[in-house]
Amino acid sequence: MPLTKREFNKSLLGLASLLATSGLMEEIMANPAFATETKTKEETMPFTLPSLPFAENALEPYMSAKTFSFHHGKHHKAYVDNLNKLIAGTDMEKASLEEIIKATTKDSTKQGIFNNSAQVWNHTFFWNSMKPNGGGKPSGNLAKKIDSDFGSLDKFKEDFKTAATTQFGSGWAWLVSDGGKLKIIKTANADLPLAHGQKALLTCDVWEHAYYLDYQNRRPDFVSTFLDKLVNWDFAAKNLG
Ligand code: MN3
Repeated sequence: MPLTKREFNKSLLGLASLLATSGLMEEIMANPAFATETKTKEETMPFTLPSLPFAENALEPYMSAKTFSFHHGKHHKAYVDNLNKLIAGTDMEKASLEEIIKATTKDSTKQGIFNNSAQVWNHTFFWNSMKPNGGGKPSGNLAKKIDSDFGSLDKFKEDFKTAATTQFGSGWAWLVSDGGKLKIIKTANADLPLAHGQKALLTCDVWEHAYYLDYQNRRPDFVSTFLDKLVNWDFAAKNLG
């Protein structure tokens, strides 16, 4: 039977006083499930688009704010949104990005989830692989390992550039640690070192959308600029540990 407004208010008052005296109200307010009710739909999604580690225009003139507005604001965001849609209502909602990537990498029935989760990871890693006033030389243990595993920093750059420019179609060039030895690898589409038991230290996105607005078809110029002006050696050193 529907309650009149007065009856409804009365029952609410009764409920409120019951909650207040029982301490239940405090418990309800402390419950994260209750707190999420006040958040927007986007905030309750398992994954959110991470902010760039620098301002959109911080890498100009080498990488434009316009490139970031599309690459971060549209491409990276779309991977986040797609991933959230694909895992909604599955047990993956509670998993970390890395767990999702590892669980789906060899499962052809979950290729969409792998592609989108890996691309979320790859792009966040790529932004951190660059910094304003980047480039220059690595130092410390990383510098020693580059010299011992590649011969010299110049030889590393040459090999990295070859990998990045010979990746046919879309993909990524990486500096990785593979069982303690530094290697350069290239991967296609969303593929990444984590799927091959390797530890990523640095990456360069060589999908056309990464450079087309600033460099059009000149991928070699883009990769040289990445290595000479943008690369964040501190980030690579931190990843090497
Ligand atoms: Mn990209």
